[in-house]
Amino acid sequence: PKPNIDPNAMLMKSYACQRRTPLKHHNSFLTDALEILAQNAEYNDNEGRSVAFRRAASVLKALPHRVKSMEDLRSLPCLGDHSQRVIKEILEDGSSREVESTRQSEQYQAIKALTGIFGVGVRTADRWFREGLRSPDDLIHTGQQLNRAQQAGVQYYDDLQKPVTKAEADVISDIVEKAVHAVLPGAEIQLMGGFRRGKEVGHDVDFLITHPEEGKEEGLMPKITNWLEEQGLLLYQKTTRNSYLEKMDGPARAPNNMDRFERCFSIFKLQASAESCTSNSTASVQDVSTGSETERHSDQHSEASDWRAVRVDLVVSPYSQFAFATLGWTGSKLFERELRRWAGQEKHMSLSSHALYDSKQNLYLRAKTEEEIFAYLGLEFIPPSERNA
Ligand code: 8DG
Ligand code: MN
Ligand code: MN
Repeated sequence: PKPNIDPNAMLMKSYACQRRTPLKHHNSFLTDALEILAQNAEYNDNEGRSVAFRRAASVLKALPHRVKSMEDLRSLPCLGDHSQRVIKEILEDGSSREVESTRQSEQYQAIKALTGIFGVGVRTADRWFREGLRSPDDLIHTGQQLNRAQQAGVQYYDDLQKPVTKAEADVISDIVEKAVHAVLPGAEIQLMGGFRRGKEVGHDVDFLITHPEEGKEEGLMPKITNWLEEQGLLLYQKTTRNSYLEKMDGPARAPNNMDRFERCFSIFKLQASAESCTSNSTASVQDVSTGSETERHSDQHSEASDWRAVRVDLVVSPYSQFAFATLGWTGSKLFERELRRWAGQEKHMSLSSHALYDSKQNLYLRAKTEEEIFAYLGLEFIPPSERNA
């Protein structure tokens, strides 16, 4: 007689970085719901609760089939009582009351709308919400004090709401490559974030830049942004200098996903190509029906314009940290978080986008590739397209 083996328990590992999570999966009807609760917990400054819902959703993304009954969830990790209750209700009734009332709630909708503005985080959005503001339009009408990033966020709001396509990301890749090579021949440029994981659309385009000769990359960002600015390709940029020092940022520093690379948060002015021009005009026909929307953002460039605004993140890494930076900027955010948790809790190591520190041996582990980092961590290598946790 066969022993009673539970296939779920055998196959589903409990850290997301131990599993393969493809982009397309079978349980969006459940994961979308759990992620609304995760988002809402984040808006309410409850990080623990938020991560719990995200981990639960992520387990369902890794399942090779659609969940049909609670039996299918037997012995899966990371599914707490609350998540199970929500799933049960959706399986039985088609929707969860808690999820639907969250989705409809004034606070959830307002914080979602306000944090949708570039430059606005949850804290600011929450303060504005408590002052009675509900939407980007309210900001303009009440004459809120906005910083430079937020001003750009409001100015280009409509464009930045539209997803960036892979085709647009490829056009921007060419531009970034041209800019970087004009100011530093031999530099290497890599597409990061969601597009590296195989997404077809994103909220921005992320790039990592380095040079094989260590030191050549120092002070590179201002040269790149100057070149782009001279070509009239930048609508907004804010560059932050590299502030990483191994001695100070190593094991002693509190774990945090913000890294210290030289970086630039920017908004590109992307000229429409002949093709995307056609699809643009289709989009603007639809936009006309929401006439007031167009009116309210009158400082927005006209619908008929031949360009659009696109968010672009540029990061410069020294060559010796490139593998860590690549791993750190590929995402997904939950995958990154789980990697760091695995390193700390299971391996007594501390992982950042700069380095891997081994607390048992008291030393930094050097790596040239992502594969080596997974190996140090005792993890099977997961390719970018399966890091969609
Ligand atoms: P999307 O743009 O398509 O919506 O998705 P994404 O590409 O996965 O998200 P993202 O917000 O652009 O972030 C891309 C990756 O970069 C993600 O894994 C998280 C990581 N990342 C930041 N900020 C920082 C940071 O300050 N330090 C480090 N190490 N990583 C960061 O977004
Ligand atoms: Mn991105
Ligand atoms: Mn980004």
